[in-house]
Amino acid sequence: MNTNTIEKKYANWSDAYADPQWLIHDRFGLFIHFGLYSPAARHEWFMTHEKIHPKTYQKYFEHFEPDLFDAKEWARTAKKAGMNYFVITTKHHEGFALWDTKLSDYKVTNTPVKRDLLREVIDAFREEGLKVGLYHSLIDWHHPEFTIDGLHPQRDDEDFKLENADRDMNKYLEFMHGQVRELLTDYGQIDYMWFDFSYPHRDFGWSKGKGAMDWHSEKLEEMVLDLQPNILLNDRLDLNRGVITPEQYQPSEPVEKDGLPVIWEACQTMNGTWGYHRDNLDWKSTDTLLKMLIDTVSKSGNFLLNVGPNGRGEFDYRSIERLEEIGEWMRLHSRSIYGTRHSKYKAPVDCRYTQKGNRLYLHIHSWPFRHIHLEGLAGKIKYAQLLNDASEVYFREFDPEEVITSTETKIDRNSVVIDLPVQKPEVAIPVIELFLKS
Ligand code: FHN
Repeated sequence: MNTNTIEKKYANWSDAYADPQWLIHDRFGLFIHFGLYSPAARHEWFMTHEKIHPKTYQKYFEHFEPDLFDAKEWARTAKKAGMNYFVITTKHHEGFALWDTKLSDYKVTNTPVKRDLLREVIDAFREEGLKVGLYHSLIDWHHPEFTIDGLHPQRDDEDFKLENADRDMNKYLEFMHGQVRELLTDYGQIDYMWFDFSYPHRDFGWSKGKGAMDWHSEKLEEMVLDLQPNILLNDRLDLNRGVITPEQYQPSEPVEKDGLPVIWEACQTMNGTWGYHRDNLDWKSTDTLLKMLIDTVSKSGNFLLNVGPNGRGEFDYRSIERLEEIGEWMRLHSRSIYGTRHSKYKAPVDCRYTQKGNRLYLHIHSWPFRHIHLEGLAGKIKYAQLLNDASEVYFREFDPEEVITSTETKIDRNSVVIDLPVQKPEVAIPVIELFLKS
């Protein structure tokens, strides 16, 4: 068990957990969903959506041959996008292992690709300097001892349920914990464990959802921390601790509990599905994705943005396009993201603040005409510049002697008015860097 006890600074953080500062600093990560659902190309839940029998699903195993897979290319793309860590699916609900597990034949090294792709990914991303995160599904729709419940693909197959009525969940847990042990033993330092997911609140009538008791989560967590004392954990073991992981929505303010900040990370897709989905056209624009990143960090959260590589092992061109555009913005503006958090100052309309020490970053989501009023900052700003080109930006404060001649609304005594150029800078989201007086 980790003996580093950090002062109780976070509401959802166990004393047994390691110092989360790297995650809080890094802010921006890549989520990767890659498995047999990738060549199926129609959402990673298609096995259960279409109630596919494992024997039928076997064809995806037999044809899994991502011949264009290049972990180094993935890692370079993530690095250039400004991402500091990644989380990849080692096993999703389908039960397929992306590594050379000794506990099952249902693994990548037995498919036509014949390689331990997880090892290649971890090596490549580590080489690029990204922290290593592993996603691992507690749920397993392939394993013969995983008890059938209301989410299982064979939930409505009465014959199948009858034939499998004597499934022993303890045998599945020995397998599941054993695979986690492999992952945390054989692949070097793992920085972040992203379990997925618990659903004890679900009641399907004939069956119940699964939570901490079903997973033996306390025992699993203890093993994880023993094997990797510096690892961080998410909150999906149903233990009411770990990084809070809101999914596909943005909290409205910094997340707190019992008066303490909560460590949280929003996970988001680019088009609504996690696994590759050929026909899904709901792609968010780069501007939208950047605004989500900025909004998240303005509330002291992390942003884990997902890519679902296709069956050839490549990022979709639409993912690459967005990651490259995000990377260009991050090239100029990352210091308004990395190591920043929410500000006590109230941001103007259509703007977000992030702050690091005495540098306050004003992210302007809609470029206004000529002026922005910064509430509560009178007397506090030393200097201001546009971050993209470090060009000075003028600002004014209330002057009782000044006769307001322009049509501009009066300046509030507590505010500062920023005078903006009429033309928006040629960047997706302009940022003004405000140097506050110490
Ligand atoms: O069921 C999964 C889903 O497929 C995806 O992996 C997301 C990612 O956070 N987690 C679960 C849904 O909450």
